[in-house]
Amino acid sequence: MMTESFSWFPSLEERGSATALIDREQSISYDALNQSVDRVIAGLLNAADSLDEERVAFLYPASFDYAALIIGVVAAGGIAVPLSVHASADELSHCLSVAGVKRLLLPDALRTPALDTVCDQLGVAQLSVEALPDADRPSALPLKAEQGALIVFTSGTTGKPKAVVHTVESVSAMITSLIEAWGWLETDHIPLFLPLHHVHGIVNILLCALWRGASVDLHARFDAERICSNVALGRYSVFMAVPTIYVKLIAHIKTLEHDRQTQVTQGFARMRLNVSGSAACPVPLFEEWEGLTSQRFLERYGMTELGMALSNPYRGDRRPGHVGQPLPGVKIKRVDESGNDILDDATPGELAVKSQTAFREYWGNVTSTDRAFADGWFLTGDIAVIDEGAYRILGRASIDIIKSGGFKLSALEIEATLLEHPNVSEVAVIGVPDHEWGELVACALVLHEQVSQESLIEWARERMSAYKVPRKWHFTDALPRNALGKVTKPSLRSWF
Ligand code: MCA
Ligand code: AMP
Repeated sequence: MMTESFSWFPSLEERGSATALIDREQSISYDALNQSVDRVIAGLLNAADSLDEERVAFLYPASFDYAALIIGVVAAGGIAVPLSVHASADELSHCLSVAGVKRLLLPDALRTPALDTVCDQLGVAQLSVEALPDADRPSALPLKAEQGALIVFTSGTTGKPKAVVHTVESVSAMITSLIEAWGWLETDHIPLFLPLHHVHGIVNILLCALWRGASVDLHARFDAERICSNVALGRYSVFMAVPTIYVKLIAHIKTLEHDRQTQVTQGFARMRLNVSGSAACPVPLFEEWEGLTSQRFLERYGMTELGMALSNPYRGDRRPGHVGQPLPGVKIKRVDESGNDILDDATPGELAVKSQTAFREYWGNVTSTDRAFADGWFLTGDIAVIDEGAYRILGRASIDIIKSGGFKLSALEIEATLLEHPNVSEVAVIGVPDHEWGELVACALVLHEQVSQESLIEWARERMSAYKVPRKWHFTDALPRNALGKVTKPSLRSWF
């Protein structure tokens, strides 16, 4: 049921010549971004009134075109489906088919024979932004609050990644609540080096900054030297990253000679905000960063299905090892394994959330959508306690979810792919703790015919994103199983 119309994005045009995006030597004003957005809207609609929730996928690196697409597709009534530029053809095929995509926008340079085959099989047309037809942009673009706006893929405890549908309302709520809570300013300048197929990079950085009229410095990938050079020049006022990136930055800063080190750490010290999230920030990392830069991380907790749910205060005490309190408009409770509310703060319980920022559904997957909620509360799978008024995440309910470098991975998905190898007869994947990556993907295998670890890695790299490929391998004659024949995964940890 659709309700009254809803507006999406403040006027970009009104911000005029202010800088919206910087891509190395080039920058683009809000006015120019507005024109690009209008071209995308007009070209996609090509005289139609609305895209009516057409899932428009795109495979663009961090670029002016990416920004125009993510704002334009939604404004035209479509659902933006940003895909990973590092995904394998198999992974892209899954995303395109689950979301029922018919048009994929990508630069010519990213077309590959494998992707051509996938698109031919699925009936997906490939075209670049420049190839969109020249058409007039309709004057009115009415949107509804419940209308789909964004699909982001997330791993779960069953099968392959699911397509999380956010609405115009939930994306807008994610953006406006963070602008308010973290005090975004139009004078802010933030670097964006996180992948643009996840909420952290898309919403917390790109869309929050553009909604508020701030400037975003685009980086195709994280490059510690390049980031530190800009930080030393005092370019940025806000910095957001996953813990792995802060570990890498500390390692890089330590390689610099003394004066350079001081310039970089002072560059961080002068910023108004350093945020850590997407994975737990270990207390020693929090303390080391504070020692180096005087910045106390604002650690927050979020999820693809929810946007941000808990946050340490922007003004107030930020406690290491804690993720703060519910953001405005977010209701949180904790439940036990039978779904009963836990009232005692010190008793661990699964976080259950109700929020305006919550997703609408998993596209085309009613069963998973229904299972994800209990009485309207979204069940996160994360276990937490409340410690003197601040939430502390203890871990996850399922051993089959791994967080590595800030990416959420499904052990079952990685196992299913490895089992396709003709020499593999049994496999079990787990995450093992790691100082740099949070967790590393580790796998134990039973082979029915000898094959080298190197050739397995090469084989896996063709089929999955690099961050999913196991980093630790253990070959065995049999996997440990319980009386029911289920692999006893916790016992595998001793092998790694
Ligand atoms: C890459 N490598 C890894 C991993 N990833 N090794 C072990 N574990 C991994 N997870 C290896 C590569 O294979 C390569 O090795 C070498 O590291 C460098 O690869 P590269 O891709 O260049 O790595 P990087 O650029 O250093 O990547 C690290 C990264 C990246 C920048 C931290 O992992 C990243 O962007 N993470 C952020 C993910 C994110 O945004 N998550 C948000 C989702 P070799 O040379 O041998 O091949 S969560 C979310 O959105 C919710 C809502 C939230 O709360 O925020
Ligand atoms: P994703 O589905 O990729 O959005 O990842 C969401 C998951 O990341 C959550 O369910 C948590 O397990 C984890 N996560 C995000 N932020 C934090 C944090 N600050 N501390 C601990 N875990 C976090």
